[in-house]
Amino acid sequence: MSTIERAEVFVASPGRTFVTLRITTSDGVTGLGDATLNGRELAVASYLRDHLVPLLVGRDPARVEDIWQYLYRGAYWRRGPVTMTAISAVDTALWDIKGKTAGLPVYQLLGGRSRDGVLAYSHASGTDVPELLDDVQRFLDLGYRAVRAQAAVPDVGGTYGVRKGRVYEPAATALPDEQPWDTQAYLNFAPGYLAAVRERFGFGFHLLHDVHHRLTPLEAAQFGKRVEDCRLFWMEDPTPAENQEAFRLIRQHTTTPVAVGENLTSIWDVQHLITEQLVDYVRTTVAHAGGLTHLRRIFDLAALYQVRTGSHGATDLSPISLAANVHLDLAVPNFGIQEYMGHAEETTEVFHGGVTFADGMLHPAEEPGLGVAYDEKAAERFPYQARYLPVARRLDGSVHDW
Ligand code: GCO
Ligand code: MG
Repeated sequence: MSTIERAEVFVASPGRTFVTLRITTSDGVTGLGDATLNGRELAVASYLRDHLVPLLVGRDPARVEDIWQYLYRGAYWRRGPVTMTAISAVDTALWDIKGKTAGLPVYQLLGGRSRDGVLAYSHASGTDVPELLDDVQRFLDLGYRAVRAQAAVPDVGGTYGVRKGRVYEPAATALPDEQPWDTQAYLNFAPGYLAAVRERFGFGFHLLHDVHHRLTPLEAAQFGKRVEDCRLFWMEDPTPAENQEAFRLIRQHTTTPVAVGENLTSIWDVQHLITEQLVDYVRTTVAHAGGLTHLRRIFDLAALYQVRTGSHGATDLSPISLAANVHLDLAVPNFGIQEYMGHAEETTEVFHGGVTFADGMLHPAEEPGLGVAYDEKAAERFPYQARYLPVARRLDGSVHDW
């Protein structure tokens, strides 16, 4: 019987910080998992190194489900982003090994293709409306059939989702950047630029918008109602998801579809959102919601309620978990859409292979496993650098949801 011989944790910052787990079996097969938790990376690295790696050595890597249960139930302390990201990395690496051992790409082990490719959306943004419109044009020219639109609120610095450099990367400073926020100004401004996008480009592509947890339930309901004519694919994270009753209120007032889940990490965190049909899309990912084993379970629950998938795929999801997500997207019947921003050049110097983009769709590699390789030598050129997500403050100085 093959056993897990070693499990190593790598922390590197090629463009942004990634935590990577590599499991090696006694047969010399390796599997990779993404253990990146934006801004709290070292906590997951320690959880893996100090608490999970010693439990893995000597186990049968083929027992993917059993190892998941052992790590989850065996911890006693359940759920939470640090625990779930660590378990996700182990689970993803074991699926990678299973694929390589079987000689099949992972999506084949998940039931095979349900579709020819995976619909992707990317991020258009602008510091003003003309710049946003140019950026939407750029993504349509690149072949995207779905585009997220965000523009900077006039006179309010640091609006969520607006690109400053080459790529949008919010975790850009060594200590959290403190950015101003004014809900009223946003509510006055955002519906207008979404309408301007539709006016200029029409309805022949999907338009998305991320509210990034910034509104109260009633404000979100008002916003959803005001943008109904734009026929959004979704409004994302309209209000923080700790209070899930809030989504019932939003639902009662608007038919704009709702997407939630990028910072939720288990089936229990999305159970009521799904079973009470309070959301239309569940955005949990392979990287943070327990790996392929657990995310599949969430997606299957969602399918029973006609809730579709729309996994988070920002640049803090490494090419490993993005690839794993795309393998699952390809297989599940209730796939909706996949977020895809493309990684920085430095990132692709360290992670080789993974998904490819063509005609608005993502495709996984056809080689056995997940199809991603980690270049340990290249990673040494990018030592860890602390980077934090911003914090939002209202104009009176009090902390707001970022
Ligand atoms: C998205 C997200 C990101 C997150 C970031 C946090 O929809 O892509 O909201 O922008 O803020 O991934 O780690
Ligand atoms: Mg988001």
